Amino acid sequence: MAVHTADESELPGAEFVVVANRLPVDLERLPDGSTRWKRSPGGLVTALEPMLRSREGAWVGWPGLADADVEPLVEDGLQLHPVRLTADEVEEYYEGFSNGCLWPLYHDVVAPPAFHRHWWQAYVKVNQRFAEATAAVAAEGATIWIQDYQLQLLPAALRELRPDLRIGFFLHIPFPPTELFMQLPWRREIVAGLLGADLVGFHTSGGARNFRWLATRLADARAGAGRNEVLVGDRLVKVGAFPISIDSAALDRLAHTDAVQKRAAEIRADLGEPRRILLGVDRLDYTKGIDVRLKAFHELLTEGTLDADDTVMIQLATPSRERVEHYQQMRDDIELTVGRINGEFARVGHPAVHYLHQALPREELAAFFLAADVMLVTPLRDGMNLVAKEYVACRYDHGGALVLSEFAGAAVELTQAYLVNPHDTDGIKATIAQAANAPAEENRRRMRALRRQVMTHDVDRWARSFLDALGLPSPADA
Ligand code: ADQ
Repeated sequence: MAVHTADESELPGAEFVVVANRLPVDLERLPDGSTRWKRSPGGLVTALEPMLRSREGAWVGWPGLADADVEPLVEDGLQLHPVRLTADEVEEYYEGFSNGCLWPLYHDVVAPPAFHRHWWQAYVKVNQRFAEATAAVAAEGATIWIQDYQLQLLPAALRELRPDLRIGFFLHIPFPPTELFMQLPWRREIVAGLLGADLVGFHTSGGARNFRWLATRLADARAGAGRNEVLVGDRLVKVGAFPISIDSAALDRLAHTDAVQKRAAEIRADLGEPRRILLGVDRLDYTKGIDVRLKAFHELLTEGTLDADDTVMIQLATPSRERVEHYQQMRDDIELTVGRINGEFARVGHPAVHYLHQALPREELAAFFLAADVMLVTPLRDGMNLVAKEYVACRYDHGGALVLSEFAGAAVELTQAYLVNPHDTDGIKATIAQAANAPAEENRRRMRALRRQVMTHDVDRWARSFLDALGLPSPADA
């Protein structure tokens, strides 16, 4: 990676700063104890990179390794400012409060959240450290864009230090129903933290509505003149829905390549040219409803609605949060279920469920999307779910069918998918069977409509609409 480390005092103040729990690069420790940087490509980085570079921007975040003392670095004109976390802070602020409390609470308590005071104290401390790091990097009057649930106290903490800044906050996960949010012992502090921003963005209007209501009940915010704002004293805080998306054109191009098409044909051949391939692609997380679709598939095979001789299911699962207990238990449960289904329905050389607990390269993922007849996206709750959009972006051939949970943010836009309630096993079974057996023309009609949405609403449009609402001038006007 083309980077050079820099002395903090030599770097110019940045006009546009993104702050996220993680930097867009990972620090890796090598066996000899030394460290090196590795790129970690993600949708957010791709979307924001052009904007950051054109404005000589900066990114503030944790490099992914505990107790690492690293200098800021500059990579192709983009300043990267590492925030140091101790091993205890990673455990308490990140794995604890963020992933053991906020994550389940905000996802409809599908797992019980744990409310530990020492986790909360670490969350406060780390948010304050991010505020100090950001304040040190930002130029006078700069625009700051804070990302996600790990940093909800940051808007107010930063405003306290730097009232001159323009601050935006975007939440990538659902904002919960007010009754659930009220369980949080620190509910007032979180709402007050978010209200430090000039703009608070959510994926859906439901999330924005929940937040506006809480802001007037738990903090001294008043309803503003417009539906999309509240007033804190005489300061206006805009609140709105900004559904995130993907780099649709890039995926569409990737799916068109000979290599990906050849690989898709190879996957089908390796599977023995089945009549139907059902596919799930997720980070291995209990919110994603992997168990829900396995159960439905198992019952469909048992009843004979689907036949393991001509139908296979593939589940690709990226390893995730492996040190958090709920995740270890869930992985065991899923692997047990896969084993059961194969025990009953596989033949030698022909598993009924193919399960890969691996992260795959983009090209490989695109080939799986192209090969799959029915895509199963069944989260119990999901902020957006990018996999649903990625599948659609790859299906330039208008083939395939998308089964999508009503409780994914993506369902608001992808209304022509086969929508399911992930709690209704019979409903899911019927819908999978319907999608698998529908006339090709019906599925093509749906896929054309889905593509009209996904190809015109990409991640660049998402970032622009948020930054327009925040009032960041485009580089041409700057
Ligand atoms: P996630 O919970 O991580 O994101 P999602 O939006 O589906 O969920 O994104 C997952 C990403 O990982 C996708 O780009 C997907 O292609 C990739 N991926 C999954 N399995 C993979 C595998 N086996 N190999 C390689 N890549 C794999 C959070 C929220 C979401 C929200 C996003 C963005 O939980 O609701 O959509 O942020 O805001």
